[in-house]
Amino acid sequence: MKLTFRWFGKKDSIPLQYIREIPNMSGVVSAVYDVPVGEVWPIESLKELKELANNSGLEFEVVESIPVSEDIKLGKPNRDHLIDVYCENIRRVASIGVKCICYNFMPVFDWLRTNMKHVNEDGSNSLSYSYEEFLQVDPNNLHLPGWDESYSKDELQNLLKEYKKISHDKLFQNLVYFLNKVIPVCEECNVNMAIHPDDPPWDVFNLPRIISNQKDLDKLFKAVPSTRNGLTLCTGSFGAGRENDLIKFARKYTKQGRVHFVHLRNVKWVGENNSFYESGHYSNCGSLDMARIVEELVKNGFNGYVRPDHGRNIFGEDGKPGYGLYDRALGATYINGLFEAYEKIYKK
Ligand SMILES: [Mn+2]
Repeated sequence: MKLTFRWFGKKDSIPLQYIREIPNMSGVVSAVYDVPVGEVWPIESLKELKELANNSGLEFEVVESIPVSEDIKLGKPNRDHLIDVYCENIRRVASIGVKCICYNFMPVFDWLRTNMKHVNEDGSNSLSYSYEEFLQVDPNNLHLPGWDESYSKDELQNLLKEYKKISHDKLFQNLVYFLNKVIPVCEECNVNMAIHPDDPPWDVFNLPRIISNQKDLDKLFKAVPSTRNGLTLCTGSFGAGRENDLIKFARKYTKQGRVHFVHLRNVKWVGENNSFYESGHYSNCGSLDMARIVEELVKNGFNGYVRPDHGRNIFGEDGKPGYGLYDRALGATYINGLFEAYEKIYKK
């Protein structure tokens, strides 16, 4: 496996040198953040990102994300143009050495929590989702914590209205339409597409979500068989869905050659109504068996990219929610330990 760390470019408060000092760190996961969705990324921006990473002894082989325009998800008439732009971005990132693109197909909200600073028993804080708090959220007057509010109130209302016409099946067809154009470009450029699961893995505000469970994944891989059409196995996102068996996911989709990128984090389920908070990475801190998940990855020949996903705020840090330095660094060393142990057992 190649251990990586998400880095938000020059605006990130965490210096590349700190990332470099984490044992076994191979590279950063980043993106061009200052170009609107649906536009081409300047090659200069990509070269600069690569150069900054390389100058700190780090690679830049994973992009997270190239966002997919809402009009592609909605299947609007201008989607062909937007998909052409997407393909051009694939060619451009490939030209500077990127091998894996993480993306998602969630309508409007690409993640959702109800509290950015849930206080944990040990005094640290982390992101959480409470069913009861979510019931209080009014989609017509939305002020979600941590959500970038990139839409005006009217824009958001119009968008939510447009999605009323989009069933799960229609959204899925639009994803397949997108991939049928994008995957041949990936084959040409030797790049893998790694879809990120729905976070959390269920519908929110009546918006359809289609990458939430095993059934969804099987349907996706059957519809677009090329293994360039793969997965970001985000344990925390899938793992908030209590019926999702992550150990089985790791085994099954690694065997199929679909797992190109792994986000490793743990969640602690609370109560009976799908509430959860993001816990420390160690298995006993949350509800997922991280060791068994990693064991299945290694045992079945996983050879892709891994990053510690969201961390808590610890040691007095007040980091970007989920993306502080300290707990992700602790997560990285824990991940190293699991992989080292299982690779010694299984890797011939
Ligand atoms: Mn993730």
